[in-house]
Amino acid sequence: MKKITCSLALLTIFSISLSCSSCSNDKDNPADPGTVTDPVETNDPNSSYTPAFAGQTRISGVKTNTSFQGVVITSALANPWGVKMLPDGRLLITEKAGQMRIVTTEGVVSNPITGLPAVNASGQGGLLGLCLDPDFASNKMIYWVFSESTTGGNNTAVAKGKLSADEKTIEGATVIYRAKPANPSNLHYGGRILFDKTGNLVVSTGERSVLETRPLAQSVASGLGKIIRLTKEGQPASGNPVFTGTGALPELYSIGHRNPQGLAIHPVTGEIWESEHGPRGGDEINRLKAGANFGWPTITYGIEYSGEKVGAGIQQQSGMEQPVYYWDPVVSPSGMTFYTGTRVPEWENNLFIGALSGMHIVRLAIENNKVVGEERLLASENQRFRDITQGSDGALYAVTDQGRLYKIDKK
Ligand SMILES: [Ca+2]
Repeated sequence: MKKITCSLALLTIFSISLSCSSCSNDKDNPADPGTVTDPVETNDPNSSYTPAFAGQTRISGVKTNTSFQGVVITSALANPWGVKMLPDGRLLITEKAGQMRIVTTEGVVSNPITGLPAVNASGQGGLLGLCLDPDFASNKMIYWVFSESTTGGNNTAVAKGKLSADEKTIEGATVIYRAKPANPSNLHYGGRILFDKTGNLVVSTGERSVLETRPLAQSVASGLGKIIRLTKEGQPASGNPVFTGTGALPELYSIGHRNPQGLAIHPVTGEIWESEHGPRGGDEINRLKAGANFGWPTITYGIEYSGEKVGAGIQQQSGMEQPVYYWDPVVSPSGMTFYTGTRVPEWENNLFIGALSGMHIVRLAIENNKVVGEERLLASENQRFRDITQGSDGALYAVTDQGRLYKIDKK
């Protein structure tokens, strides 16, 4: 009897030390992501393309076991596009038609903040993504992306300005960057912006959709279909990769993007992850690398809206990056954020992405830079989720094209 007790005790000690060693040396592999289910996508794909590696699409589903809820804070917004939390816990929100507003977590919506340059809100254009200066608490500087009418068409443009002391206006608004060339198309502006770990701005630009500009995603002499890295003054950031080719632009960070509407920094690795819209199929999540080519339109897991193949109809090519994950059919991934809160343990370091046509929030569990589980959150809300951010309170906040702001947190 005594011997059995002793063995059990030893076993217990052994299993404790095993579980500790398996988690303590791997901060990228957080807690149990939840209950494994069938893949969440049950519709047929548009193409018969083969993934480059197991788990690149239609990964197993995973269900959050912790009870959580999405609460509507307000429904009074008009096509909100970007949301970020201010240091005091209120939310700064852009609306597509050109307004910027401050919203409290009680749902009080401010009047539009004046002083922003005009946007061209036709098509997919408008006032798009935004970010706060790392020193916002002292300098009140805000940076945003918008579509700008100019000679020859429209640009994806970046501007900055200072929020006035009374919070009613943006002072000294200045356009600091334009992705050229301009084109009359009012589609595929990209439009997210964030500060990287070096204090420089990272901006996503689209290839403007039309067949005339689509190939420019592969041109190092064009700002279209790119990830751009800039100083706060809009100049090419130091340390940018050097692309070879005639007229290579010094502001480029990566090339070969279609319509990237999501950017987020991985909380453990510090790397920048990106989402972009494919055509029919071929929505992507990418892990950005300086100097890399992400393939559009040469390689893609999508097909044309007409049903034809895109270009030569290839999905993999040497010298071009594979997406970490892709969807076919599309979910239309837009703004995204990594979860570093603690109230829902399964979500630690997971990626949350607003899905437009998918009408849900995508949750991707990630281990060692691979997707290991997918969940669809708030699907019963029937909302086109445009952007999502984590507040300083550890909750997630998401905005929808229908005008809602949600708080998503443990019940
Ligand atoms: Ca790609």
